Amino acid sequence: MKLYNNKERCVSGQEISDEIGCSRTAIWKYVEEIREEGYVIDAQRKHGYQLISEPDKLYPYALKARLRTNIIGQHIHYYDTVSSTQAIASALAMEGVEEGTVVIGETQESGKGRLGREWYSQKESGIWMSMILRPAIPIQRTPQLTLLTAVAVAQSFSEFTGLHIDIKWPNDILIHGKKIVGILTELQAEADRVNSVIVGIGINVNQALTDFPEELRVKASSLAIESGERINRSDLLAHFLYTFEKLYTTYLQHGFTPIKLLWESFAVSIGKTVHAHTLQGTITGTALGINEDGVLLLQDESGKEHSIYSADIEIE
Ligand code: BT5
Repeated sequence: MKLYNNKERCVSGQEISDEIGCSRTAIWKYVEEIREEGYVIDAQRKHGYQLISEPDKLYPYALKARLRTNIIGQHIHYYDTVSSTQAIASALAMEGVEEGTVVIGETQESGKGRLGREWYSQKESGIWMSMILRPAIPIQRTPQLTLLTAVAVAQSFSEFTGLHIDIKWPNDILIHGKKIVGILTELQAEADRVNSVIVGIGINVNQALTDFPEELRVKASSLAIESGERINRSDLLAHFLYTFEKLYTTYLQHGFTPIKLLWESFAVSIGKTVHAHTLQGTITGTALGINEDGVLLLQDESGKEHSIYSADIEIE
């Protein structure tokens, strides 16, 4: 941590040992260990240590050095390869871990989308993570958290990259019409009480188009493709978690109204003709917006209003 915060200078072994209270030999051993993980650390006998470069990994200490949150990301479970971060986060939530715990996998072997669909999670080029939340809200309000997450992604990514970000109801984040992020919200509840909400977020960060399977290339993209720049994933994630925490705190204190206004400012479908493909069939109509529960409102040709709780939206 000390090396992260003093990248421009050498930090002496004494300074580090004063701060964390262990011997200089222990520090030297630790430096050797993290060098094996890919950190380049310059060690000069008289002056101490200096961090020259870090590996492209989402290591918890890389993230913690950048975090400006109080709750979200204070506990990080990091894995190289996982089946799905959702499955791990669900198990941790059942064990009672603290709110804000984050699970990160560099690769997911069975990344999940909605309705049993697959989420393609290529090694070290994206951010595949799940957050455990424990909001004191009734079950029917939990879809609002998907929309809140979408706003946090849209806001933080537009600040970070300068790109224009669109939200397509309920969970797609698009840049130039292509999907960059998917959000999957799952619930653990008893009777009408929410125990935990697991918010899974898949972010395409540094992939090239050829990194995606052929069938995804027409509809998926990454931040690097769209911005033309390679992105530091830890910087991006820290900024997202900070933005998320601010919005989540606002939501818990003031309800969904302020989030709804922000959501509408990023929403791409409002006022447009859309086809909502639901499990019961397709409804076509003009998207009027969302209501206070985060439900999409469509008006069909006959003027009848429909409330859409779950669907895939195709914009005409
Ligand atoms: C989603 O589902 O968009 C939710 C995706 C959530 C993924 C995260 S990653 C961390 C956490 N752990 C998990 O196991 N899951 C969560 P849905 O709206 O159903 O979209 C799925 C569809 O998006 C697929 O059927 C593909 O067409 C497409 N797709 C798959 N992988 C993609 C990718 N990497 N980028 C863009 N589109 C993708």
